Amino acid sequence: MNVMRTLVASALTVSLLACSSNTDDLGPDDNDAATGELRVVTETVAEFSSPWAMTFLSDGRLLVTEKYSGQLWIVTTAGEKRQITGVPAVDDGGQGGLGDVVLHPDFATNDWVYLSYVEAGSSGTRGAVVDRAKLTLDGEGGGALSELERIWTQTPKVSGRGHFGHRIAFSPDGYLFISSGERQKFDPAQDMNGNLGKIVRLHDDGRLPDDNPFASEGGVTAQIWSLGHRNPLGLAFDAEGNLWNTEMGPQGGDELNFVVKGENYGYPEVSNGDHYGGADIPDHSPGDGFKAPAASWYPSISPAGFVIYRGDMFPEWKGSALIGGLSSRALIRFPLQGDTVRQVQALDDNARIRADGLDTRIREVEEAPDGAVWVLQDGGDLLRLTAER
Ligand SMILES: [Ca+2]
Ligand SMILES: [Ca+2]
Repeated sequence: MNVMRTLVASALTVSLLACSSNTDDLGPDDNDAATGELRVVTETVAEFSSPWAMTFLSDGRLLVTEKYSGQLWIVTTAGEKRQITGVPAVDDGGQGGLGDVVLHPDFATNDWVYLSYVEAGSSGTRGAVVDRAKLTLDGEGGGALSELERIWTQTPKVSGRGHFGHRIAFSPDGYLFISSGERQKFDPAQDMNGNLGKIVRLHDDGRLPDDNPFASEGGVTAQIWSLGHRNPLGLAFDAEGNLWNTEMGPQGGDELNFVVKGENYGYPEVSNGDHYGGADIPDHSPGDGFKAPAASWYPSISPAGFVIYRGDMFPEWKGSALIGGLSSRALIRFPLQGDTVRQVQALDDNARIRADGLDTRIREVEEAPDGAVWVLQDGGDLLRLTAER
């Protein structure tokens, strides 16, 4: 039996706290606002076949993408699925198809939604793109996209169907951030002439901000906010406006990163994991010139989508990253503080949230307007988690 080992790249103490199945007793701050013992209650809202992403409307309705069918759904507050028409055709297969969906920060007045998906190129190549479109909703029925515009293109298009990344997030000050995987091609994550293995920052209409770290170099390079990423499947802002990302490492070395303007996160030059098959990649070490992850894991937890919780329904979770785990079959909680993980603990001690329906591959996590936590199982159901005390 494998022993879960938690590697911490920064100077943190590993805290392995006693497990208590339904309660979270992670630290002195955690129980301040809580009253009574927390029980997490799961309700299945809707069923899907290949859900990849979701985002809430302010009224509690929810948009959900499906990777392989390329369908976009709206889930009504009554839990009914209605289809959105006008979605562009996607090149689906492997890890790609229809990807993320987010709303423009001013969606209430401008109707823009942003979609990432995989587009075929020439000679068997492909890459992710981000488009935006106006979403018109039909009461409690479905809806339609119109006025489709190209916002971003993953460059260059290459062969294969893996490591697209293509998670989207708006910063509190209105910039569009997109995570771009290295497409299982390794070295492009360090190549400044392409945007593979990068996190990019754009204006909402795709224009290049002139205060990006490499803006003076022009072209694709001017998009780059940070580099040296492998397959960044999660992108989220904390309450202070800081950007974090989750990232699939190679064999081991999955990462939670505090994303800083212009920093190089090292892949494939350094990683706390190693190549599949065992070939060594030097670990992160002080003075190596690369930004180390806030936390990394060996063996892998396979982090996918995540949120940094802000709600009142689970006061114990405020300021924590709630991360969907694929191979770890878990919803994982790590409390953040500043640019660090406050307490790093092994998955099966205290990090795993215990509730029905969570012992499966988790693709995506969102916080509803009322503070409930919603979870998309990978290839499965949409779950709603609420607190009972
Ligand atoms: Ca989402
Ligand atoms: Ca290594």
